Amino acid sequence: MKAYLYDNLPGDQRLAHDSGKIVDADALGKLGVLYYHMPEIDGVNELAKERGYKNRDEIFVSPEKMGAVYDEKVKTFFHEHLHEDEEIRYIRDGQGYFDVRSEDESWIRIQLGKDDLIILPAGIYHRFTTDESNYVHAMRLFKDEPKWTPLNRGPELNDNKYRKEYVNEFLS
Ligand code: KMT
Ligand code: NI
Repeated sequence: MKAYLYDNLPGDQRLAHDSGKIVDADALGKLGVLYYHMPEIDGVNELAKERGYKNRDEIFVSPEKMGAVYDEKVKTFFHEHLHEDEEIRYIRDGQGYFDVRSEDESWIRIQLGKDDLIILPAGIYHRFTTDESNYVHAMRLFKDEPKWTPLNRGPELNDNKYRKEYVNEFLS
């Protein structure tokens, strides 16, 4: 894992866009973003149990596995959005970037690779992209039914219960 401020320069979303300004795990924690290095599945199982996660699946984001819809999928993942539940992703292979909004609305880019696990709290604005390798294999954990409906950013979400709870807990 490496996190840094996104440079906001034009160019493909899959490029590093590294401004050179590092963001540490402490600063991520203040936004409610938790990071774990999990070389053993036992650690993931324990965390899942603690947080009440019963189910999981695996996703391969790559042109080989997704075919023609790959480009479209990667664009969708990169639209700024939130979810009404936590998003837990455990990278099994390959790598990718999660971008999360900081308190001052900058993008923080979090580079994840094999054995990295991230928890994004409900209500945080974020987006995801593969990198130049165009390959990530990730495990997605969920409590009951997957609640991953992305709600794209817009003024109507200022009144969303989960957004308001997030703002109250982490941005006020
Ligand atoms: C999401 O919700 O943005 C995703 O699940 C991204 C793909 S998982 C690496
Ligand atoms: Ni998401």
